Amino acid sequence: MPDYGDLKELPRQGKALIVTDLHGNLDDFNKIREIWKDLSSKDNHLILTGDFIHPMDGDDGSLDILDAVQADCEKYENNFHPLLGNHEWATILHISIYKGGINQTLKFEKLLKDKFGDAWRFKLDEYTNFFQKLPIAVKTDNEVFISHSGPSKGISSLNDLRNMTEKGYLDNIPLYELLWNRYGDYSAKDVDDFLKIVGCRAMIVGHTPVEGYKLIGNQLIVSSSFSRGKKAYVELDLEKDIKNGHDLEKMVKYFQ
Ligand SMILES: [Mn+2]
Repeated sequence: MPDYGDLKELPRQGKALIVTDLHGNLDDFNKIREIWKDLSSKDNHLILTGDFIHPMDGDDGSLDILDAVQADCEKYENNFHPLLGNHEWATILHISIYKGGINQTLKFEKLLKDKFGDAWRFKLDEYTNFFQKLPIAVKTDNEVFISHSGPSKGISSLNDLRNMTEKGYLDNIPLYELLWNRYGDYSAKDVDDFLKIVGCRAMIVGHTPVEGYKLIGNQLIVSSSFSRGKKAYVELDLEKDIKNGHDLEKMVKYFQ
């Protein structure tokens, strides 16, 4: 496990681009990297909130994205932060995950077989090991919490988060909730209770496709690629005080 555990903390310096649910869309990933390049400095960050593999429609760029994500992790160690999503989680556990009646797990394996032939299992292990190194969440010094989904009711301290995957990935209910929960599984009040525990004032998640973004109390749901229409991301100013979800809403941007 990396030394920061499952939680990464960012200082009050620069900006962070927050991008959700690429789902194998290489074009959108390349657009984001261009935007990031323009902002690129030692104080600026790019956070991908998981689910960068498994296409929801169109071409499957999962492996290209994965290779680029791994390379960027080495190159920009301190500024690039891909997080675990439920699709990477399912890959770690070899659990079949379906979307639109298609078994995405088998589709991913076929992609590996087509590209790597007999070595596909070796590559799958390599990718699985990489997924196990991904942090679960980011907390910023100006009190914003960023994760794939959530909140989770099974978390009672920041330490619970830091050590979250020590209990493994299977039958880990707090982790499951942070990766799979959708509005309805939790309320706006649950969001606030969770934020209090983790010492934050607002949170950003992806996971549920929305029309660009949707604000639920102090939780901002963002769809950057796989969405119900518009594609949005957040350009979070890490130096500004964030008091609530509305302050995040002002930092939403759209592609193009
Ligand atoms: Mn998801």
